[in-house]
Amino acid sequence: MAFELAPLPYDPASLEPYISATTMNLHHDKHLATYVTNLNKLIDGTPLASKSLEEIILTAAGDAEKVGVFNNAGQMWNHNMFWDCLSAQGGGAPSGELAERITADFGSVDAFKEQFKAAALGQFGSGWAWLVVDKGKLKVTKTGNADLPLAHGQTALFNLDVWEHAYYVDYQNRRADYVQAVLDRLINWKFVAENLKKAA
Ligand code: MN3
Repeated sequence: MAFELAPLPYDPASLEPYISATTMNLHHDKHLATYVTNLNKLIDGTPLASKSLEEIILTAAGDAEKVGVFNNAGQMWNHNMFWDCLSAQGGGAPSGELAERITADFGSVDAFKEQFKAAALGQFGSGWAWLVVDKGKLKVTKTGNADLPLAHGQTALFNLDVWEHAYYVDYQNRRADYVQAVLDRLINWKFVAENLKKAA
């Protein structure tokens, strides 16, 4: 069965002024839609057509003949997570177990933010910055293009799209300002905490 483009989980204008409705609509209706369309074309009539998105990613990871499948499936997975990582009610500070784990593994929430910012800015070209669980510890990572923690045995808790299409309309070349706005105003700590619970 072909994959479908799920609607954005909120009003595309709700993240303004930090991310505009223009960016959200382009990002969802054009960029993500293209990944979904391409993935469906690539798997149509193949054994992958009956698999889950995660199974497709794990099958295609590291297979030179399935780079296109991996890229489009990875981008679909990454964006499905990304929308929920942002919230108009986001920002502020984490609480409960998530706050304790961040303090234990990074030293403080501010230290986590600094590491995350460095990863997001240090990703050369297109890619993603992540908060993951790796062998029981919280870790900040970055990946290029469509690559994702699932392909590296890690569990994703939070991601940030640092492809230019995610911020160029609103921030031009100022990736640092986009990352700062997300960490201060939009990060959906409630969703991150739910992901941590599921990872346990
Ligand atoms: Mn994107």
